[in-house]
Order: sequence, then structure tokens, then C-alpha cells
Amino acid sequence: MSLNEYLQISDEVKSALNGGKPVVALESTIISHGMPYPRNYETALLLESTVRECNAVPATIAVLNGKIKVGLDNEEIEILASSKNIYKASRRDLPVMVSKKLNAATTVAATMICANLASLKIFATGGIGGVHRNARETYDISADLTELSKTNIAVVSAGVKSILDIGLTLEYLETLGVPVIGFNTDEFPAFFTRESGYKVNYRMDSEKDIADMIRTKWELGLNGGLLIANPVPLEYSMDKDEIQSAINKALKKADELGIKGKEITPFLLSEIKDITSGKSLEANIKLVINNAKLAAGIAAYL
Ligand code: PSU
Ligand code: MN
Repeated sequence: MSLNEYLQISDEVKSALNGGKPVVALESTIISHGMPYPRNYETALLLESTVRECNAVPATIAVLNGKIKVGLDNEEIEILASSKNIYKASRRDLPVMVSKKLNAATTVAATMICANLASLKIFATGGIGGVHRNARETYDISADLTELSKTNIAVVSAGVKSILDIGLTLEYLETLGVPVIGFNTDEFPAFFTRESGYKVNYRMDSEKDIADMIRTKWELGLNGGLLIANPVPLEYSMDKDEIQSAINKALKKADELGIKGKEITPFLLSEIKDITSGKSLEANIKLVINNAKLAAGIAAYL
């Protein structure tokens, strides 16, 4: 089978690509496994409308009935938001999802792969996966990191959550040759908060500078992605101690229940939401919207 039989690009995305209009890829694991229904559905639509308001075209990505879909309609987003039997697909899962004609939400890694198949350049999400705190024993290091080392997509995120070991995640990104750029910040953000105690490699304050650097990387033949770290807006950032205590409680519970592998991130997100009485979810939504805006801004110069 040819690639075109696996890949379905929506008409809106196709005509944007043909017309040279900026396109922003969006992931779907955040919809199916990152937020509860119906806030996940509302957020997915809000992300798409935000990208459109910023004069770019959104391309939400998922696998439906084994087709890699780049650009979804609202009905398809509703399925991803409300169905209970949606797989979480990273790089290793994609061939199974496609050949067995399954429904799957794509992680950052899988979304990068699919976006690249459709020739997209930039992707907005909330937080990427990384090196887990106990990785010395568990070897749990997200495939998002290795994907960033090889697939030519720029990823805008609000950093990583401190459910992960942020320091080790940044070390690993360095080993893999992935540039980490802070937008308007010297410090790498920790998702719910603007500070993590770790610096970014480079700070850039303009969307055009970031786009120039992305283009330069690829023109130099330096394949692989980049991580653009965009801190949560100040008015939505959470109290550091409150979120840290929630994360610690959630990690302890996961450990007691023996949750691991691909289940751990969705479990922790849902626990943290409950412990903070939903406050973490509100911050999560606001920061993803903020990332979609920045991605659309950079896309205009790419
Ligand atoms: N981190 C978050 N929110 C998320 C995810 C990570 O703060 O929704 C999702 C993303 O889709 C990411 C995936 O790609 O979890 C990473 O999963 P794993 O650690 O199993 O690779
Ligand atoms: Mn993992």
C-alpha cells in the first residue's frame, strides 16, 4: 500500500498546505487521556478556534479506523473525547493501530511522526513526556524525547511537569541534540508554574527569531525537532507548594497501586486534577491555548 492509503489529510489542511498558509499540528492524547469529558472536547475545539483566530489552520491528529488523520472534524473529536476504548499510541504503537484498523489518540511522539508525513513543521501541546523521576530503576523515559531527536517538527510546550525529573529530562535532550528555547524566559517552565529551577539553553523573545532558528537548523541538515518552552501566563500559574504537594501525593498513590508504563502519565494527571479540586485542569487548558497562539505566530514565519 502507498502512504496515501494510510494517510488522510483534511481538505482544509490540504488547501492550506497548497496555498502556503501556516498550519499548526495538535495532538490527541491530551484529549483522550489527558482531560475529562466534556472539558477535553471543549478544549480541543477552543484550541482549533484559537489557531484560526491567529490566521493559521489547525490540524488535530489521531488514528481513526486505522487511518492516520491529519485534520479532524468535530464529530471525530467528539469520538476521541468521549469513547472509552481509544488507545494511547506512541511510535511503537502506530503500526499496530494502523494495520489492525483501531482508534488511537497520538502522543507527542506519534503526532510528530504523523505531522511530518503531512509535511507540517510545527506542533502545539501542553507538556511533553520525559525522564521519569525513578528512571534509574524503571528505565521509563518517554519516546517523545527520542522522537525529538529525529523528526523535523518544532514542538511548543509549557515545559514538563515535575511528575518527571526535569533536570534529567533536560540532560537527555542535550544528549539527543535537541535545542531547548525559552520564549520570553531564561528559565525552563514546569507546566503549572513558570519556574523550575532549571535554565533553558537559549532565550528568544520574538516569534520571527525562533522561526529563523528552526529553518536554520534544518537547512544545516541537523535533523530532528526543537522544543520551544512557553511558560504558563502569570495570571494562570499555580502556587508552587500546592502543586508540588499534589504531585507528590499522586506519585505516592501510583507507586502504591503499582501503576507504570503508558498508564502512569494519564493516572497522575487525573489524580492531580482531583487533589487540586480541578484547579490544575484550568491551568492546563489556559497554557495549551497560550501554546497554540505562539505556535501559530511562529508558523507565520516558517
Ligand atoms: N504530559 C502532560 N500532559 C499530557 C501528556 C504528557 O503534561 O497529556 C501526554 C502527551 O501526549 C505525551 C504523553 O506525549 O502524555 C507522554 O506519554 P509517555 O510518558 O507514556 O510517553
Ligand atoms: Mn513511559
